[in-house]
Formats: sequence, C-alpha cells, structure tokens
Amino acid sequence: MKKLINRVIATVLSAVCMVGMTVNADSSDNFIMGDANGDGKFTVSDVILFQNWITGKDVTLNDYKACDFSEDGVLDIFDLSMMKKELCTDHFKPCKNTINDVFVNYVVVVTIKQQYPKRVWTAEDFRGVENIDYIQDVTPPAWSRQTLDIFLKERSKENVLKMIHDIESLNIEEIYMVRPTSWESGII
Ligand SMILES: [Ca+2]
Ligand SMILES: [Ca+2]
Repeated sequence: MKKLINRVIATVLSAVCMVGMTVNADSSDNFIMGDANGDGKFTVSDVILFQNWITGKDVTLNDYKACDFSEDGVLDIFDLSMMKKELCTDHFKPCKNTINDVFVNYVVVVTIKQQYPKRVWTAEDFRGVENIDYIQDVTPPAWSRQTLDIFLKERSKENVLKMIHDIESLNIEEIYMVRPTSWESGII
C-alpha cells in the first residue's frame, strides 16, 4: 500500500513538473537571477525554496522571474536543474587568454557573479590598478550578470593582459571573470 501511495505521489509530482506553472506577469524587472526568496543573494536557500515550490509544497516565491532560468515564461523542473547548475558553477573563472589570442579592441571586460545586485562601479573599486581611462556599464537588458567595459589610457594587448592580471590580483569577491574582448575568450 505504501509503495502504491509513493508511486501516486511520484506521478503527481512529475505531472506538476512536466506541466509547469505560468510565471506571474506582475513579476518585477528588478531581480537577482536565482534569488527566489528575495533576500538579495542567490544561495542554496533559494534552490531549496524553489525545489519545495516545484514539488507542490505550500511556499511562496518572492519573484517568479528570478527562477525562470530558461526564460520561457514557465517554471518547471528544467529551471530547477539550471538553477542548481548555475549555483555550482558561479565561481571565479581565471583568465586564460594570452598575447597570441585575437583581441577585438583594447578593452577589459569585467563580469560580475549573478548573485550580486547591480551597482555603480568606479575606478575606486579597482584601487591600485593603473591605466584605467574610464568604466562603462554595458550590461545587456534583463541580463543576470552585470558587465563592465574598462577602457585603457594606453592601449595595447600587453596592457590589457596586465590590467586583467592586476584586477584578478585584487580578489574582489563579486567578480566572476575578467577578459579581453576576444572572440576566443568564450564570454557568456
Ligand atoms: Ca536569496
Ligand atoms: Ca522556464
């Protein structure tokens, strides 16, 4: 009997997951991807909350869009899977570019981890890093990672690589990766 009940529960759960649930149209545009409970960070607590929601437990998501990782307007098991993967892989990725790579221009691209809220970055955040001309926020609309372009005063491939090294050496927790604008850099 217990086995049968378990099977019924599993069937119901998989039906819920397959069908998915429509995202609330009133959901805000100002959210941190993965921040299901709305505390301003994307952590394992959000994964647990979303998992409970997907499996039909009586819990509330603070912002539905923050869980729609596939961006299809429906919350389902695929979003949960992507969310778990994202949390596991959102660690700092050191730059592997070399002087032999093709650089599109002499700009350093800084990508912020997606569990940090967007904020204004200035040269003060990169204190000690020389050769910064100006910083431009180039985050695409609705993009979960903030993206900055740092323009150099003296522009050369060597200086781009030096600045990347200098920024990486600051060990700023919010930074996901620092790259040249290179077709080979694998910017995502
Ligand atoms: Ca959270
Ligand atoms: Ca989705």
